[in-house]
Amino acid sequence: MSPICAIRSDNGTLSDQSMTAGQSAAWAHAMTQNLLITAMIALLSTARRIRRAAGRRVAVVLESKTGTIRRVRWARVCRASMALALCVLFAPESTTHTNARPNIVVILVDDMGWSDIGPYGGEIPTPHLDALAAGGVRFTQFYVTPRCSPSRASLLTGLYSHQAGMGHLDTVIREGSAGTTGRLNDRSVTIPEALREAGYFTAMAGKWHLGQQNGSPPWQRGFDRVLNIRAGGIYFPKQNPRGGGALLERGREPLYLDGTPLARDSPLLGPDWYATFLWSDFALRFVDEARRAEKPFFLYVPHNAPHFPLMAPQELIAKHRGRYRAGWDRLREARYRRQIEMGLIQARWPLSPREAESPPWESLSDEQKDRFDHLMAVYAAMVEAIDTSVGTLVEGLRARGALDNTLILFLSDNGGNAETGPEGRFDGDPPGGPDSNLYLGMNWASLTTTPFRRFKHFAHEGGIASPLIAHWPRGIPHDRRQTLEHQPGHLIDLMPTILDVTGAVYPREFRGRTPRPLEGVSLRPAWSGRLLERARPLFWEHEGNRAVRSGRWKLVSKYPGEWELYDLDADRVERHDLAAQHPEVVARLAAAWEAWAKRASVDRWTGPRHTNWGGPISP
Ligand SMILES: [Ca+2]
Repeated sequence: MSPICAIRSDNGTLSDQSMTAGQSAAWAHAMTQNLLITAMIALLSTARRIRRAAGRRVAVVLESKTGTIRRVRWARVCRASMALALCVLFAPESTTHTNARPNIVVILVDDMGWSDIGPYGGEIPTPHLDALAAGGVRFTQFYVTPRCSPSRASLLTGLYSHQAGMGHLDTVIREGSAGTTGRLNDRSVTIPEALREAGYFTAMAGKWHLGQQNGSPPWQRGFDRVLNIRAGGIYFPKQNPRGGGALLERGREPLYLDGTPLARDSPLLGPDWYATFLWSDFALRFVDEARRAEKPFFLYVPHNAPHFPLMAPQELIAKHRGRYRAGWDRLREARYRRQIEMGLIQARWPLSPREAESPPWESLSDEQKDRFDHLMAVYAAMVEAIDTSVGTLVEGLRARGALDNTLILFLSDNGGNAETGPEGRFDGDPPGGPDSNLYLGMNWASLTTTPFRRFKHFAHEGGIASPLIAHWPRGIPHDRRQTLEHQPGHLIDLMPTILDVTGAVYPREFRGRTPRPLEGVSLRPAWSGRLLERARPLFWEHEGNRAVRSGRWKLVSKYPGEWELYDLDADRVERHDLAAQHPEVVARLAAAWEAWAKRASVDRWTGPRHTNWGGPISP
């Protein structure tokens, strides 16, 4: 039976609650410290009395197992005992925990650009993410893949997405291919599969998009508890997006609770839910189950926001109306200035120019400005809702006494989304409501990726740069909090990081097969101010768009174009192509990319070329 203790809640009241194993360990630690203090006082007092009585000649006789007798002075015994006691007394609490392995929470958002949230220079209010950044480390050069499914595959397996079978979306299957299978293959192991073996409780709430319809649903890939949607697109219980097509169909799919379809009006979900809030509500229910099971937990919260169709509660949208009449030109400049002031970027990197297909804001009519203001207000409301949902989760962890030893990682799955072109889409009434069909479009997407070039689909920085906030009060040193980490990181690093901090192991055999070896490195040294042990370049491929990064050099191309070479130390915004000046670097990195593509099951792209906003170009 668990011991009972008094727990102080956030509002200062005391309540009696059963303790979890972790709390029991903390309680035992405190009791041990109290006993040691009492024992030290008694020991010091005794030693003083003995020394007063017999001077320095007092000694004790110790007999070993071999019968050897040693005489040891009392003073030496006292000093040794006190040293031992002090070690235990002031040791970090975690060293005496029997159950001190950290909980892990991965919060992934969908199609959000690098600069939207406050900690990366955005003007959208995100107080909860600001607080996570203030208490944690922000990575300024963290990379994802250019697309939803590949990023989720890479994140969960520690492999490049093609190696896990997910070189493209889960609706794209290539006959005979090992890299484009529309599902997670059986040569990949997911983080929850590895952690479950180590005694973790594993749960997810959100968007899967890894081939549920092709035989790889989340409840068969390591999660004990799951509330999920198959592939995104659902925000409200009843959606009827105007001209929706496939979007309309997706919005009418059920949710799934541990694999059982759940009608969108099920009482289990409560009335009038909004998906962004629903995920955190269920995540906390799963946390409570983990605590009842007295297990540490791995929680994966993959939001479908702020991916199209852009939808948010109307009262939230109203808060942001009018703020975006400043226009994309001024707002991009403002984000860029803040990023320099915050140290996120270097002042010598220029802001990437406005896209050739995008008009200057001031050339728009009042009516056009109002339309674009409304469109961006819906997107901003979705980002603010994500922040509110993060706050619910963080405060829920704090109230349960779990925040201190939980590693929280917050990131986006790809860069800003420019699909549908410069104007975006603005159909249905009210805009952002369940009957509307809104896409942000490229004019505004260029604000979300400030200061970089290109978008989702592409391997230029705008498509693959993501925020990464790491927050872990017990694990990140005090002097590293609210700091920026400039070493590059990638999704392939999350599995090694999580194995590192939990002590779980990557299996040698899984489901009768040998898993592919992990590709990344643990990021843990980076939040202690040490160098990462990365020995290999980082690689990308999606729809024929390619990139390789090795140190300061990045080789990148937009299909079917030639390689471009950039020195990211001098030019992270990829303005000055140095391929002609450094043909030897181009040749070396191109050869590395070819070798990687071969070993990583990357298929040659045979599909269409794409516009600058990622739309397919008909042959
Ligand atoms: Ca995405």
